[in-house]
Amino acid sequence: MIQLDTTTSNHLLTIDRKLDSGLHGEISIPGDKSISHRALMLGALASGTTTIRGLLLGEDPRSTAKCFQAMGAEISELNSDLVTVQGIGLGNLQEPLDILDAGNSGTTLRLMLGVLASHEQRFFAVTGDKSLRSRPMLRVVKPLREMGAEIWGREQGGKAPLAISGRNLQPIHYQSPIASAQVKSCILLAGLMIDGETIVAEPERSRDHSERMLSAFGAKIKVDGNTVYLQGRSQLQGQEVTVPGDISSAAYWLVAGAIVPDSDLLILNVGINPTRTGILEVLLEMGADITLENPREVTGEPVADLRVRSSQLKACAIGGAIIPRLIDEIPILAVAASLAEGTTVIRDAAELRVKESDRITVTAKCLNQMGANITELPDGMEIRGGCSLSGAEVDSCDDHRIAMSMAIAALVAKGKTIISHAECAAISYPSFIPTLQKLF
Ligand code: SPQ
Repeated sequence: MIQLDTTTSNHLLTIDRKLDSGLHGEISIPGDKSISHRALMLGALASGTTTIRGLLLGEDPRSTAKCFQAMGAEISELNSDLVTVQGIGLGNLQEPLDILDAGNSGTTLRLMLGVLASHEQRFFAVTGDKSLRSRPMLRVVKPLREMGAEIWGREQGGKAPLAISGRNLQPIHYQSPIASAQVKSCILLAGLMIDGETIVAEPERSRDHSERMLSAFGAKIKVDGNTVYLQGRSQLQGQEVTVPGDISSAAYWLVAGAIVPDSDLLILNVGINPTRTGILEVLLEMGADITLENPREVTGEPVADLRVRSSQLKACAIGGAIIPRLIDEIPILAVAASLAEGTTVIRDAAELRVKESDRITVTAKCLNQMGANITELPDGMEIRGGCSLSGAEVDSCDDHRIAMSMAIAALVAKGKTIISHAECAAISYPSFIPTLQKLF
C-alpha cells in the first residue's frame, strides 16, 4: 500500500509494502537540477534565444526562473519539455521592483548573488524560505566583498534576507576553503562582468556544470586541476541545451534496486559527469550489481542508462575527495549502509549540516527510528549495518532528499512507515511519488 494524504499542508506519505516481490521496470528520471539552474541563468544573461529540453520542472528551478523573469528575462512557462529563454545580454538585468525570492534553493540564491553584485547601479533584495534563511551565505558574500561587492544582511551578511548594491567589481584569485560548486559558480558568474581574469581554486573538485556550460555559451574559461580561470567580458550567446537526467534522483532507484530482493530496474538517461558519479563508485564498492548501458554525450555532458539488480551489499569507508562528488546522495547511501554487512563510516561531510536540514542529524534520527544503528560524527556517521528496518513515523524536516530516502527505506521495512512533509520531494523530483506508486 502506498498513499499520499494531501488534506492538510503537511502531506503524509504512507508506505506499507509486502516484502515478497522485487521492483521491475524502466524509470525515466527528471532533468538535472544543477544543470537546469545554470541553463536558465546563462540563458537569461546571454544574447539571443536559449532553448532548453528536459529542464527539471521542480520547485527549485522555478525559483530561478521567477527571479530572472523579475529582472527582465523572458522565460516561457515551465510546463513542457521545451522551455525557451530570451536572454537580455550580459550586464542588462533590470532592477527588480520587489524582493527576489529563491524559495528553498541554495543554488538559486548563491549563484544569483554573483550576478547581482556585479550589476552596477542597481539595487537588489533577496530572500528565501525558512530553511534557506538559516543557511550560511558568508561563503559567497566574503569573496564577493573582496571583489568590491556591497552586500548587507543579518549576521554581517551571513544570512538572508540580503541587500545588494551592484558595483563595478575587481577580478580575484580566490582559494576557496571548501569544495563547493555554489561558491565557485558564484565567483565565476561575478567574473563574467569584469575586465580581467577571475581565478577560483578549491581543495577538491566540485561539480563542474558551470564550467562546461559557460564554455558552451562562449565564455573564455580554462580548467587546470582544481583551478578555474575565467576571462571577463566575453559575450554569451544563447544555445540549445538538453538537460540529462539527474544522477541525484537516479540514486534513489539505484539503492532501491540494490536493496529490494529480486529487483531489476533500468534507469534511463542518467547524467554521469565524473564530478557527480561518487554514488556509483561507492555502490559498486559495496557490491551493488550496476551496469552502464548505451553511454553517449548530450550537450557536453556524458549520459548512460543504468541497470541495477539486487545484491547483498557490504560496508565501506566513505571520505576525502569523493565527498563533493556524492554529497547530496549521503542520506540515501545511509539507507544502503544500514542494510549492508559491516560498519560503514562516512567522514569529511560536515557540509551536510548546512544543507536544507542538518542532514547528518535528520538522516540518523529517521533511520534509527526505523531500527537502524547510526551514530552521528561531527563530520559524518558511523552506520552499523545488517539491520532489519521496521516502519515508523518519521519527520522529513521539509528536506526533499530525506523524504525520498526514507520512502526507499520504507520499501524494505516491516510494517507501515509514515513520512511527514512528503510534498517537499517536488523541490528536486516532482514525479517521485507517482513513480514509486507505479513500482508497487
Ligand atoms: O540548491 P541547494 O538547495 O543547495 O541543493 C542541494 C540539494 O541537495 O539539492 C544541497 F542542499 O544541492 C547542491 C549541492 O549540495 C547543488 C549544488 C549546485 O547545483 O551547484 C552544489 C552542491 O552544493 P555546494 O554547497 O557543495 O556547492
